[in-house]
Amino acid sequence: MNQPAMQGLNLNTPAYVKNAKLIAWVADMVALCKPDTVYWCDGSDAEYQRLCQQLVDAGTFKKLNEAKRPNSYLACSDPSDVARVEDRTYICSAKEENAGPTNNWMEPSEMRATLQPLFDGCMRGRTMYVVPFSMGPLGSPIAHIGIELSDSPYVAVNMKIMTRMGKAVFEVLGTEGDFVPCVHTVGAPLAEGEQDVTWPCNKTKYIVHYPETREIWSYGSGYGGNALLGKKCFALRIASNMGRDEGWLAEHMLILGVTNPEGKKYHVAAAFPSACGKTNFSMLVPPAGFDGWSVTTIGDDIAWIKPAADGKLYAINPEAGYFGVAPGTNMLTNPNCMLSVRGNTIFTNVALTDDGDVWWEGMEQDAPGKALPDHLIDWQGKDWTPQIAKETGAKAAHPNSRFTVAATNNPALDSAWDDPKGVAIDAFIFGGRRSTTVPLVTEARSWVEGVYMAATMGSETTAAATGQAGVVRRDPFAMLPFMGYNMSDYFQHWLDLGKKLAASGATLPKIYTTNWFRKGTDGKFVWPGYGENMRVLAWMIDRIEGKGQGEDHVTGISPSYEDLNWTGLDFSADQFNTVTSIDKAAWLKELELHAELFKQLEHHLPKELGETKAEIERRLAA
Ligand code: SAT
Ligand code: MN
Repeated sequence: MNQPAMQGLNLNTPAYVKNAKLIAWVADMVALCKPDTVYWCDGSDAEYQRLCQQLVDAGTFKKLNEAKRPNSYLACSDPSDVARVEDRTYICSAKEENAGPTNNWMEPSEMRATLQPLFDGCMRGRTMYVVPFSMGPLGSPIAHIGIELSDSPYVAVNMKIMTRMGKAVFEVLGTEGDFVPCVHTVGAPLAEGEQDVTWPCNKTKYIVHYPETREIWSYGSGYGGNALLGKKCFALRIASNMGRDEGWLAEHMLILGVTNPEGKKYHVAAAFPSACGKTNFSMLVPPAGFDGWSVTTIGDDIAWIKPAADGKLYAINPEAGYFGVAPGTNMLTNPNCMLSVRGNTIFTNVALTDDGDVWWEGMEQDAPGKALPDHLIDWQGKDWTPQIAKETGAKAAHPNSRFTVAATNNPALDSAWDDPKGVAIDAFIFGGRRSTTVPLVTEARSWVEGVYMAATMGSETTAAATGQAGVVRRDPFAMLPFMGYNMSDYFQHWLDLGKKLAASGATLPKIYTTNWFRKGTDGKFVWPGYGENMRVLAWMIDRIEGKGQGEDHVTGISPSYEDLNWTGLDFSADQFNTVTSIDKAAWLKELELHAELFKQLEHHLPKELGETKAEIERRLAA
C-alpha cells in the first residue's frame, strides 16, 4: 500500500510510514503541486548536512568561516520577502464572525477556489519535502503532530532546528494518528532547464488557515512565520482553535524559570509582541547585586498551557529552537543568546564580514572601544562601510534579520524545558512597547483586571511584520497577528478558564503588565532594560511570596521606588518617576482607545471588560 505511483511519479513513501490518511493526502498534494520528486525527511544530522550543502551549491546558503562560526550558514532572502505578511494572512472559518473583526477572512470554498490554480503545478521543477514534526515533546499529552509539505529546502533545515522533526514522528503517528496538514510553496515553479534564483518566492502571497479542518496553506513566501508553518500558523493560529475547543491556551509567550536566593523556583509566562525582547527576557542574566538569583529558559516565543488536575496551569514550549531577532543582540543585551549562536546556527539577512563571519547592528556596542567593522557585505549583497551607513543610513543587517538555533545550544536552558508534563505557571506578564503612558510594571488586582490589561494592551509596531514600524496599535495579549478565531471569544475563553480554576479552589497565577520602553524628553529610553529587568521580575516574585510592597493606583498595583532592589544600578527616584508616573490626561486618551477597541470587538465582548473599564474611569475621576 505504500508506493502508489501518481502520474508516473513515485511518492517514495518510506516503508515505516503506515498512516493511510497521510499517504493519501501526500498523493493528493503531489497530484496538485506536481513536484519533480518527493523526499521524506528523516530528521537525521546527515540529512541536515546534505541539505545545507545543497543550499550552498544553489547559492541560497553561504557557509560561514568554520573557525569563527562552525557549522553555520548565512541566507539572504529576496528583498521583498523579509517578514510576516499580515495583510495576506487569512482565517477562513466557515462563518465570518468566527474569524472576527481582527482577521482577514474569506469564505473557505471561495479561498479554495482562489488557491487551486495557484497551487496547481506550483512545485514544477522542484522537490517536495515531506517534513514530519512534533510541536512539543514527542508523545507528550500536550504535544501535537504536523506534517509540512514544502518545496523549500531552507524550510526543511529550519524546521529541523525549530521542531522535533524526523522519522520518530511517524512512530507516534502510527496507522491512525492525527496530524495538522501544512502545505507550503514558494510559488515559483521552474520551467524545463530554467536556472533557479537563490531565494525563490512570488509577489502574490497567501497565508491561509482553515480552523475547522485544521489545515494550513501557505503560498509565495519563504520567510519565517510565513513558511515555517509549525510556528505562528500551527502553534498559535490553529492551536488557539484547538485550545478553545479543548479548554487550554496557545499563547505568544516566552516561558522562564526564576530561582530566588532561598532556592525557591517559580515559572513565568510572558507575552510581548514580535521583536519586543521575548528572547532577551527568556535568557535574562541577573545583574550584579542579584547574587543567588537565576533565570532559565523553557521557551522564547510560544507557550501551550493546560490546566491539570491539581488546579495549576502547566506550560510547555511547543518549539525546539529559537528564530530570534539578531540586531541589538550582543554580549551586554543577551550574552546567553550570543553564546547560543556561536555555532550550528542558520542566520538570515544579517551582514557578512570580510573573514566570513556574521555581523549586525548592535554588535559594536558590547565592549568599550569596540568599533564598527571597516567593511561588510550587507544583507542585500552590497558593500557596506561606516561611511556609507552614515551617508545613506543603510543597515548592514535587515532590522528583522534572524538566527535559527536549537534550544539545546542555550547555556541557560532549563532542565525541564523538554518535560512532557510542562512547568506550573505562577505569573503571567503582558508587555507592550510604549514610549509614553504605560508604567514600568503593574500588578492586576484580580484575574479579570489582568485580562482587561492584556486585552487592551497597545504596542508600537516593529520590523517583524511588513508595514510601517513605530505606530501604536492595540495588540491584545500580543496575539493580534496570531489569533485563530474571534478575539472577543478568546477574551471570554481566558475569563472562563480563570473562573473554572478559581471554582476548583486553585490559586490563580498573578497577572502583570510591563513596559520597558518609556522615553524621556530627549527621545531616549529611560529604563536600562535587558538584565536590569531582573529588578522588576524579583519584585513580582516577592509579591507572589507575599513579601513585596506596592501601591494601589488607577489600573492596579505598582512598586514605589524603595520597593525595588537598586543594588548595582544608578537609577534615581526621578528617573523611576519618568517610567512609572501616571499622567491622568494621557490615561483619559488611552481609555478612549480602549473604547475604540471595544467598539470594534463589541460582538461577544465579555461584559466584565466594560465593567472593569468603568471602574478605571471611576478611579481616574476620583
Ligand atoms: O516571522 S515569525 O513569525 O517567525 C517571528 C515573529 O514575528 O515573531
Ligand atoms: Mn513571536
